[in-house]
Amino acid sequence: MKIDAIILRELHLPLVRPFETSFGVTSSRRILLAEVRSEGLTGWGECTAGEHPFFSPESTDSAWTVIVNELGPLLASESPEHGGQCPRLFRGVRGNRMAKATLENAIWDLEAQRQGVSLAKLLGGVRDVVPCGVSLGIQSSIPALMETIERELAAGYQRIKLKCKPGWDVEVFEKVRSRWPAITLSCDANSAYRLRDADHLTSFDAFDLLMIEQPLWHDDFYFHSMLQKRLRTPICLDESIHNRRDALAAIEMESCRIINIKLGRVGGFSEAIAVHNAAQERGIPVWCGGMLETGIGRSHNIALSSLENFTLPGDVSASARYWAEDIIEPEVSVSSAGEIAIADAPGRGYEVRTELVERLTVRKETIRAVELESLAAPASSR
Ligand code: OSB
Ligand code: MG
Repeated sequence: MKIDAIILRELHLPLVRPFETSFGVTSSRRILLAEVRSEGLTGWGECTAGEHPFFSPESTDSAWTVIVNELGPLLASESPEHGGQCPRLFRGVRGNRMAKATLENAIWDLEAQRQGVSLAKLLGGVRDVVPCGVSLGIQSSIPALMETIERELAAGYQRIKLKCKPGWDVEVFEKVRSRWPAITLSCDANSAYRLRDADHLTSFDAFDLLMIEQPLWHDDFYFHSMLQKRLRTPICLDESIHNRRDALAAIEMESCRIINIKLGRVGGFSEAIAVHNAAQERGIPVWCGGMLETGIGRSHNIALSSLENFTLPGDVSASARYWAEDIIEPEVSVSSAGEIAIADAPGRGYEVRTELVERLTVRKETIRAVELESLAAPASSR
């Protein structure tokens, strides 16, 4: 497919309520969207980088720069037949996986439309509904958290994940467990603990958690494997897993028993499928993480979650939990059984509300092909 243009935008969108993790509070998102136009069709991609490089080294601004200066011109100069060719095309650029995923996912989105199949089918998905959980930020008080949990359970969500950190952990788990002894409960520390907390972390075993997500350093495997030996509760890795090789190392070292797959963190659909397959072959279940996405990233997460080994409820929940008005139509909704139905329509299954996108756009840049040969030529011949 010939790439006619790549339009990169930044949108500003306030969250309906602030989201607090061990690394900070997010009240409003700066969302990057890529719109890839080819032969009369438009594929969309959403960048999952945060406003600050706190979750990963990437940020909205770093991704903008890398897409505009490096990845966008590379892609616009090629005519990829499908998204699986992007990793090779981008391989000269190290890291910057969220920036890469923004463009690669737009190509898959485009390809599904071109073939007239759903994105889920194109990826190899087998499910028609996705089990959903919620990720609950650190709250102002325990009563406030209890009220939130009550609301989410009443809405049907199958699993409650509590963000935690030193000072917001065992006391909270105790209160939640004494009120709801049997719900599926997990926690996510976003790397808030150190080895000196190992005894404290083993006390989490008392609460029958489905998993403890990323308790230690964001770039660690070895100490997670030491900790896992001491824990009955499975560790789930999020931040540490950037590709299939990381997944293999983590599984081999027994650093985790569950893997969270995020499209942006692993660089796009190709690598997400590779991580999924590697985990499946080794009996390690996976689930799809969220990064406070708008409907575009959310629709891609839903399609990914249709793959066979996504057996645990993901952090893919309804649009209304994040946005007063989402930029897709229909909005993502979750049934009273805590499931999202996967549409069988061609493409991502949700229309982009382009007028709303235009209204929310605060910066925009159109990227076209560059003459790579002239860039590569020796100075004397330019
Ligand atoms: O660690 O899973 C995480 C949000 C931002 C950064 C990191 C994480 C999260 C979430 C939110 O847990 C999941 C969501 O509801 O999108
Ligand atoms: Mg996480």
